[in-house]
Amino acid sequence: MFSSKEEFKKFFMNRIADKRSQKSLEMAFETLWEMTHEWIQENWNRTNQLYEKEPEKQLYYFSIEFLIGRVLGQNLVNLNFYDVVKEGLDELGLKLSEIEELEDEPGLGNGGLGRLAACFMDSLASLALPGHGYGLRYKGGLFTQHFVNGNQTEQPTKWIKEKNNADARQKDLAVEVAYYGDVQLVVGTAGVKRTIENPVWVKAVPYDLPIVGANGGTINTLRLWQAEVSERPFPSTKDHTVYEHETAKITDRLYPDDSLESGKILRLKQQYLLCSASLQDLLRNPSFPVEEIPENIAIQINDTHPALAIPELMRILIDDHSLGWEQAWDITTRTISYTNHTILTEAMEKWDCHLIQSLLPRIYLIIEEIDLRFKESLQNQGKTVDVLRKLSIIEEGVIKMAVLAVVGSYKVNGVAKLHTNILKKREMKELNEQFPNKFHNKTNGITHRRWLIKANPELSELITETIGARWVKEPERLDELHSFAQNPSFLQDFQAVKKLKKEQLIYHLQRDQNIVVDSASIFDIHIKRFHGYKRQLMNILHIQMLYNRIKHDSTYRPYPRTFFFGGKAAPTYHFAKQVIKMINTIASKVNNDPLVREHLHIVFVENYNVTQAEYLIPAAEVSEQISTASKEASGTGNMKLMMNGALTIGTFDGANVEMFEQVGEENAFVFGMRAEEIMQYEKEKSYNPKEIIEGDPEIAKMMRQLATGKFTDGKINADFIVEQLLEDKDPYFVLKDIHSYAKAHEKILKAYDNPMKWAEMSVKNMAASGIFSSDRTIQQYSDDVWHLSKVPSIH
Ligand code: F58
Repeated sequence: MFSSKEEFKKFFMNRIADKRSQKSLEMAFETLWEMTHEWIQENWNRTNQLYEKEPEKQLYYFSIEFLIGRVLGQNLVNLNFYDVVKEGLDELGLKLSEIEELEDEPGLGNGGLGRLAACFMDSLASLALPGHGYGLRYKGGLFTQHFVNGNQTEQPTKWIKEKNNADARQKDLAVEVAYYGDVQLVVGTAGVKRTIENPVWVKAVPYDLPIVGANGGTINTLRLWQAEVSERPFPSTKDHTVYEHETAKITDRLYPDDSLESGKILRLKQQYLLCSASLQDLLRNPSFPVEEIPENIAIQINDTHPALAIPELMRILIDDHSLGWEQAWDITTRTISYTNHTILTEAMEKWDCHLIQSLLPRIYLIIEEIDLRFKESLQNQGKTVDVLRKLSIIEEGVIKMAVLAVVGSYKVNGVAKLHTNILKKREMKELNEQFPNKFHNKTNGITHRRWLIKANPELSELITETIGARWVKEPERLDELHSFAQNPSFLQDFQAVKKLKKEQLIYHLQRDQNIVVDSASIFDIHIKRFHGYKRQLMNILHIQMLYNRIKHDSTYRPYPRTFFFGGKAAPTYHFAKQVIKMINTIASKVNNDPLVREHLHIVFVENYNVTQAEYLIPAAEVSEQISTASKEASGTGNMKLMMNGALTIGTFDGANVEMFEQVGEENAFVFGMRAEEIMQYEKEKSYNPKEIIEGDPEIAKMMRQLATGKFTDGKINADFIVEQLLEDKDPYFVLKDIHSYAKAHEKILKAYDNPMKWAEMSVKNMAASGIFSSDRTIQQYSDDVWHLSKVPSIH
């Protein structure tokens, strides 16, 4: 450890000299990486010793995704070494930012759900709470996106290298997971129990990643499982080469979508590996009797992907610990809690019974028994057939994982107020009536340590100069910025920082994608996964409208805007891929038209990931949060952008609703139909986009352009889009909301005309964003669900 720049330099140079090497960037990266890991290791050991010495209740966050982003710079920030290291390296002629860029980002997640898990890990450690993660160590994270002729192509990625990986193999802690086999009844001294005969064993080997909390105090663990070939006896009926191949595939790659059509078995194997390995790990030599699990362990399942933890815990308690059903059920349902992240029907997991029956025969029997007992109790309560059907876990040969997750857990939460209400009143109405105290809301949050302090050090410094440093520990104190929202000198400083962050983004884009952007234009940013409900289509159709207007109305010459897009589509999601193609096609049309280019510029950032987000978010002035109301469970990008002073153009959806509540609608650009209206249309099936097209020449023209392929590089590239808008009756209400969206954009232009007023609104957004720190969310989970105590300080 060191306390000054000089000390760091000495330390660093000694290490470099050890290797008899010059100050190349690669060598500097390696040295810094090793040094950081040594510092971390020390405190990590101390935290672990403390957990062993004074066993307090621990939380385990089970998640199929942890989208952690690069770790080197963030660890330095959390250790409070970042500035010292940066300045020290500067003096040695090295740039820390360039060194950081040598780290490959582990893309172990798809989007919001995975990134939320990473933010939660950071907040748990930073609040000195005993909370750890369990996940999978995919060899290949999310695919790398490239554009070829404007189309998305996907390349597999590999983040694991020969050395300097973020995680460390713990081969002595490997466990064995059983697939297939036959369930046998065995009569023993303790009564009848079930065993699995002739299973196919897979070895799960853990890799541990330190999660460094603020000030380096508490260092928790993210444990990721890798599937490997087991040395145990292998069923003679199977082929060993096939087995080896199938085993390697289990943690070979992250699933890029919800589509269960391909690789169903593999996905199920992944889910079971996560649940079984983690539970075996937790219950190996526990320091407490299994009867006391709920007092010692809390398990949060992140969506239904780890819901097999419910039957697996039952299996371990009954088959391995000889507990009776009732007792095992009582323990399980006091240990596990569940977070729901979606109401989209297609994203609600369902597994064919026969699939689980053949892959996990014992687990299937347990699920069947849970369902049977639950239905029996419902029948005794005199429930109607309709309610019984809705509440059944198994229905028509499929297992509804969300129902299993609700029935088998003690708390169920949605991720924003509106989403939780929709769950309670509509999607899970009957379940909520059955378990009235189970459902609760925990509005998502984001860690301000990555999304403000790390991503935007210049703004963080300005905030600290203005209100002092206490906001770092207590982010709700950002509200003290309110009193500076009309202070001209502060506003000018804010504008200067925004300009700088815009220029940094421009530099980055020019270097990596050879794109030149005008720093004076309005930076309007739409970054997220591509999905119909997120309505990237509405954004690009609006740009098409603007294009048409500039071309045909010589009086319309709006202030220059750069529209940034970033995001990936699931490889099999053809509609979303056509929208990507459409954006790229319109981009080349707009960007190469000398007249239009004066006013509009489209930039599609290739391969959007956490690292790109860290460049884009601080530079944003307008944040596009335009989902069809009721569809976006929360959104978290919306919060990151708000915290960096971007103004939101958005619908009353997800956490936008609470953001508008905090900042006041007058400091945002709110538009579009409300959730109730949308749900009413859906219920009555009364929305007919054809009527809109027929009655609106501007929209009709746009549809013609689409249908003839004028803006999509040929008709064939728009067939899914046209079909969705017409035959599928525009399920995301794009045409219904587009005028209201266009009006909101007009308001943006007007507001931007007054730079001081704009800056004031931006500052008000930052000031109101503190509540969206994940520190707040985690504290609420701890108070209401997990009941954790703080880890005593180890310094
Ligand atoms: C997201 N879900 C929600 N799913 O869409 C978003 O509103 C919310 O803010 C966020 O969770 C955190 O609560 C999400 O990201 C996925 O990424 C799926 C995971 C399984 C494979 C397919 C994508």
